[in-house]
Order: sequence, then C-alpha cells, then structure tokens
Amino acid sequence: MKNYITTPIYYVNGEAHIGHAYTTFIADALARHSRLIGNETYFLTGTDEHGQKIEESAKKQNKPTQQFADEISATFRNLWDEFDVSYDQFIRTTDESHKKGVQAAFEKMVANGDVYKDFYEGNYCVSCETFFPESQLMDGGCCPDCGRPTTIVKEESYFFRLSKYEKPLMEYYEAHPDFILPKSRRNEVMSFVRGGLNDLSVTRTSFSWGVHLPASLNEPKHVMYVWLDALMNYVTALGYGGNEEKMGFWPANVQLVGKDILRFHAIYWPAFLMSLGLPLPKHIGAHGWWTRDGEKMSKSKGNVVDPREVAKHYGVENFRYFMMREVPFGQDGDFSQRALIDRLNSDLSNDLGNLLNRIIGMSEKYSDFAINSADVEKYHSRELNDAHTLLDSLPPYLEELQLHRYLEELWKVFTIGNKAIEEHAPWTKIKEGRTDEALATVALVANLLAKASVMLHGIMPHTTATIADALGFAINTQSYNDLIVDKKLLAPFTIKKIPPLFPRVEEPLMAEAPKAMIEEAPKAVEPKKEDKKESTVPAEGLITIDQFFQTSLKIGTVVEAEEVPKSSKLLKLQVDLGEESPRQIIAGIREYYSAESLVGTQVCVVANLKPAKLMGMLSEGMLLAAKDSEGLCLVRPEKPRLSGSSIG
Ligand code: ME8
Repeated sequence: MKNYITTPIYYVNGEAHIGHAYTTFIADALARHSRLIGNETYFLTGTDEHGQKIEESAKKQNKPTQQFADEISATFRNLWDEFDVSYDQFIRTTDESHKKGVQAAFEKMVANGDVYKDFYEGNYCVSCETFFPESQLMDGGCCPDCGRPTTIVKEESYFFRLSKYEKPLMEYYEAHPDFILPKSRRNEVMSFVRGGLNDLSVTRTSFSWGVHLPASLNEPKHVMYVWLDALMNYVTALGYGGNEEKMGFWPANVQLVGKDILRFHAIYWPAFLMSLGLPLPKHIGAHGWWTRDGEKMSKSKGNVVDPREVAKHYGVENFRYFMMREVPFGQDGDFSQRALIDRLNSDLSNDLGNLLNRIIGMSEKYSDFAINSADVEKYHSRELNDAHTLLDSLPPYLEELQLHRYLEELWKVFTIGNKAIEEHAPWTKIKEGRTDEALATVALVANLLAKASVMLHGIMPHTTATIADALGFAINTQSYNDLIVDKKLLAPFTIKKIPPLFPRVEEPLMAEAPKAMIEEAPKAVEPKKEDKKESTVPAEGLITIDQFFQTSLKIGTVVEAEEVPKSSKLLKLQVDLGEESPRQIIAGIREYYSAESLVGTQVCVVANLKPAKLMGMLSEGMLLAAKDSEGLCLVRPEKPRLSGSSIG
C-alpha cells in the first residue's frame, strides 16, 4: 500500500518550538511504523516562505527576503535532522518546481471557471500594508498592529469560487465521517460550512513576495494568496504541474495539522482539490495546542519552549514518547517539566526499563544469558494469548491517530510481563529445581518485550533498536511479520547485558531552563496585619472553598445548536469542553436565544453534574445564566478562553 504522510509547512518567521516538534514527531512515528509494516511510504515536511509577514520579518532584520527565508528554513531542516526525523522530502515554497506547480494549478482553476477577477474591499492599514477583518480592529477602527486609523480600500483581486463547493464539501463530510480526525472536530467544520462560504480572495497586489500569476494571465502586479500557495505544496512536492512521477502517492493518507489551521485544511484545501479534479486526502488529523500556563505557545507571543533544550536534557526519544503519550490527540496540553519527569519515571523506568533489567539479571543468574523460547507455549500460553490479543487490537488506534490510547494499550503488554514474573517467581522455581519453568518465564518476558518493541518502534526508533539488539534480533519488516503478524517466538539467543536505558530522574534536569519549564516556587508572603473588619455576610448556608471547588465550572464553546421539536423553551446544544467529543446540553433558553446566534459563542458550564434526561434527551451539563425582570442572559467569559478552561 502507498502511504503519504504530511506535516504543515512551517512559516519561516521564527525558529521551531515544541509545538512544531509535536506535529513532526507524530508524522515521523506514523511514517516509521508504516515503513515497518511494509507500506511504500512518503513523508513530507518543509517550510512556508512567502507572504507579507515574512517580507516584513526580513526587513526588520535588514536582510534580503530570500536570504532570510534560506536561513530560517535551514534551522527547521537542521533541527529535524538532529532529531533524526525520517522525512523523504523537505519542500520549500520558494522552490522553483513548487512555484511552477502552483501556477499550473491556478491556470487550471481559471480555465474551469473557478477563479474570476473582482475587487476585494476591506479595512486597510496603509502603514502596515494589510487588510484586517472588522473583528480584529481596535476601537475607532484602528489597526491592531500599529494603532493607526485604517481606511476602507478596494483592491483588485482574483477570487476562488469557494461558495460553489459548499454543497460538495458537506456531502463529502457526510459520506466520510473519518475525514477529519478526531471525529469531534468534524462538527465544528461542518457548522462553519453550513453557515455559508464566501468566495475567497486568492491574489494580492499589496506586496510582491509570493508566487506570481501564470504568465498567460499577464498580471504582473498580482501574487498568489499565501494559503493557496502553501496548501498546494502537498501535491507540488509530488510533481504536480511538472514531473508527476510521484503523483501515485496522492491522495495522502494522513495530513497532520494543528487545530489552528484545520479550517484551511478541511475546507479550502479540499475545495481546491475538487476544483483541480484531484481526490481528497483520506484523513486530516488536527491535534491540540501545547500551552504554557494555559496560553497557546507561539512564536509571536514569545512564550515558547525550545525542543532542543528538552531533548538535550531528557533525550529526544523520551521527549517524543512523552508528547505522544501525555495528551490525547486533539486536546491541548500544558507543558511542564514535572509531568515529563513523572511520565519518564513511571512508564519508561518502572514499566519498560525494569522489565528489561529483570530479564537481563535473571538470565545472567540462571542461564548465563541464554534465552530459549521452546517452553514458553507450554507454561505461558495464557499470557502469550493475552499479549497477542492486545497487540492485534492496536492498529485502529493508530489509524484514528489515538496515539495516547495506542501507547496505553501497548503498555499493558509490560503489565502482563511484570505480573508473570511476580506470579511465577522464577527465583523460587530455580530453588525448587524447576529450571525449565523458570527459564520459560524469562523467555516469555523477553518475547513480550521484543513484540512490544516492534510496535513501539515508530515512536522510539533508536531505543527500541537497542532493546532489540539486546534481545538478539533487529526490528524490520521481516521481524514485524514474524513476531506480530505470524505470532512467532524469538529464536534461541544470548541476551546482551546493557546498562539501564532509563535512569530515574529525581529533580528537573533543566536548571537553566527557559521560564516555561520551571514550576514557580510559592513566593514568601509578607505577614499581613490582622483585619479588624467583621464580616456582615449572613452566616446561614455558607460553604467552604473546598465545597465550592466540588463544582466543576468550565468554559465551553457552542459548536452546534438546534431547536427541540415540540418545546417552546428548550434548545439542544453541542458544547465543546476540550474533551474528546462535545457534550450535549439541553438548555431552557429558547425564549431568549435563537439556535443560530449561539453557534461559535462561549458559555459557562457546570461540567460535573450527573447527566439527566430532558424530554427523553440526554443532557450532560448546565449553562450558567442570570435572570431578572428583563429576562435571562447567559454568563460568558469576558474574553475568549480555550474550551475546557476551568472557572474558579
Ligand atoms: O500555520 N501547539 O505555519 P506555522 C501545537 N505556514 N502545535 C503547534 C503549536 C502549539 N502551540 N504552534 C504551532 C502555518 N504548532 C502555515 C501552515 S500548511 C499548508 C501552512 C504546529 O509555522 C501545528 O502543527 O504557524 C500548527 O498547525 C503549525 O505548527 C503551524 O505552524
């Protein structure tokens, strides 16, 4: 099977942080696993180098734009090389072959009537040479970047008929429920499209650092909108519009993105592909954000954690494991050194590392390191069967990008191993002269470790290669077929004594860590003078702060809303609380809010109420609202917060 896997192409307006590393690690893990199981795999990453932002960043540094782009692009590539990311191609949007491909696509869109010329009208900041949507303007219509007044400007532009694809897109989402992963994000995209799509301005005349329109159009002033240019990279990398040798890899199997750019990939991108007559990718996988103190980590905010630093202190593969295991795919995660250390100690040192150390130790004592699987079936068929069942259940987790679940299940193999050692206590059997049985248990565990290492290979390639080497085999498609597909056991071998792979970490290792990595120590507080004021709050019915915190209050985002038939009061809402799927909440607010007006807005939710049924429909929470003689209004956060942020 052909398997094409992509990451977004990253902007060259700053260096990579752990958010970029996360997407790239996931893609690398999928690509490595795919190659292991024998798929013909192509893994693409790269950099997005056009547009006004880049032009301005270069100007600020007094560098020619191309030189600036070359330098930053190289920092991404070098980082992935240092991390041994197994990309097959690193594309740059300044590559000539890419530009030609984008022009060919544009020509095709013009030819089939999907692109037309008109005027783009909007609030323009002359000083910043940028259009800003109404929603981003400051008071008095001023520019959000420089604060100067904006003016309404009309700019000539080519438009892509996105509106034409509203229906085909909806039909596609309906027919392919796993096009967008995790599936919970599908609703969000569908309600956006259902709300109506405007045609998209796909050229600009306000800057020149971009792909020029095809010469046939004779429009030297226009350059391509960066998102059209950037999205096309996924096919120009395969030769679209030029040498199309690798186009056989299209459609992609998985296109990974952060949730910030899901809309571009789940709406614009498929619409462009439909226009070009190309098939759509099988899955767009949108993961959540790594945050620092609850805020999205981003180059522009400057609150980033340097992946090199983390890898230097904790090891790149431990870091990879942590990122993929710690946070459910699709959800946000706050990066902390403490969480990383806990994960490393419990999963890697205790579970995996200990098991390896135990079999090295036991085999050394009992059989001079010789391990033979001959009696494993005889004494341990139950454990072997359980492990094979677990290993067989893993692929769907990977297909749905549920990497945390994949790893969680895989780890149960180690639990089987540890339990077998405890239950069968080989040391007692040796004393009793039942050497065969004791050695069979050691061999069982060696086999479990070998099989689990094969399935962990994508995520920790070098670590698992070292484990395999100690266990006398190499991880490759052949051993995958033998140990996993055909459920064979290891041939007799002599185990290699290797030093512990995962030493426990007691204290944070990054003493010189960037701010984000250090948990703040509680500050000493000046003793306060005793307050003489007596409280006048009525004593009756008071609760303690602990009692208050028994109520879980969270910020939710309404992703869908509809009227409940035969009820004048109730609305049925789907509210995103940052969980795997949105909650259904039945709210008695229909007299005050229309369903449409709620979609996309934020609300405050009591999140730990026992689910109840209202008019036969499940309700999994309650909205906070205030009511007086003028009616009811919802309580909402003053500024948008991440879905699932706790209130209190
Ligand atoms: O958006 N947490 O590039 P970009 C997790 N050039 N992932 C994060 C993250 C965070 N805090 N911050 C960034 C662009 N990412 C465009 C893409 S594709 C045709 C064009 C990751 O440099 C995540 O994958 O801003 C996100 O989608 C991507 O970096 C954005 O990178």
